[in-house]
Amino acid sequence: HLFSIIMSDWTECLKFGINLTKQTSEIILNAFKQQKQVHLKSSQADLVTETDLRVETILKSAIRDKYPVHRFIGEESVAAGECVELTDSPTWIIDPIDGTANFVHRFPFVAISIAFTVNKQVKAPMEFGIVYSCVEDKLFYAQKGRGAFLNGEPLNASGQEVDISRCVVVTEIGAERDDLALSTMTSNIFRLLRIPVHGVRALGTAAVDMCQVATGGADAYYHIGMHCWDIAASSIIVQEAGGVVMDTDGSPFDMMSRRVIAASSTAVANRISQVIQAFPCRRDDEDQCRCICGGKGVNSV
Ligand code: LIP
Repeated sequence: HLFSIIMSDWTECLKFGINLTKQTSEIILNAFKQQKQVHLKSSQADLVTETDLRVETILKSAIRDKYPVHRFIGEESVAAGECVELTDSPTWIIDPIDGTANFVHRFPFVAISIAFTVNKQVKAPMEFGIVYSCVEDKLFYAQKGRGAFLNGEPLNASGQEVDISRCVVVTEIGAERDDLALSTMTSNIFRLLRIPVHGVRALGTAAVDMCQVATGGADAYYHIGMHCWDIAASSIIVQEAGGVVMDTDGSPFDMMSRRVIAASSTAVANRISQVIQAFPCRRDDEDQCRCICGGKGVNSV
């Protein structure tokens, strides 16, 4: 088993993941226009539906059938109390629907996000990442050392090097709704607009937002408060498209830190890091078995 881990380039797993993602997206597309039962998780804006749970279960059981020794970090399994624990084993990091609030409201940016990593690589690039923005039918993927692709076409970050005033910057407000988080996020946007940058955008899914940097359509993306499953797959897609990822404080990217900047160049990433501030968040891997599913209510939308 160890030998196969050392020798493998994981291409077979990537192909399996892409096919599985495409097949499973049918469930999301079929449910997209229907009314959903909405449950709340960590806040009034942190939503989950039966479809999130179903898609995660299907993805995990198909992967487990094919690769019984592989492990998982899945958004909804963690919400139900599972540990965020990265080991040396091959690990699939899954967000079954990134953009659940979009899904609930039929705002057409929802994605399945799947990253794959081995040997506890919290800071290094993933082995591969898949982000399928299924309403748009856009399949982004990248494999370590082999480039990034959108529907089979190679991706390249914008190449913007220094002039932040010519940048389009993507961000997310996120699900945090306490005063400190809100004032930090709104003042970050204020400071960027005052530079002024060309524009600030938010699509409602961290995974798809971050892929815009890989396409060159945006020059930078930053987010505070998201989780590893939101950004693990798109982090390698950005890197393989020639972009960079780092922590918002300028330190190396750490998928568990709940802070990220992705940018077309180190210069742009550093400049964003000088402008924005973070608010405190518990690391995803702190306190490894925490249950954020408080059963706070059920709504229909
Ligand atoms: C969501 C993100 C969204 C972000 C939220 C949340 P979910 O993921 O992708 O962009 O702002 O904080 O993490 O819950 O829809 O998978």
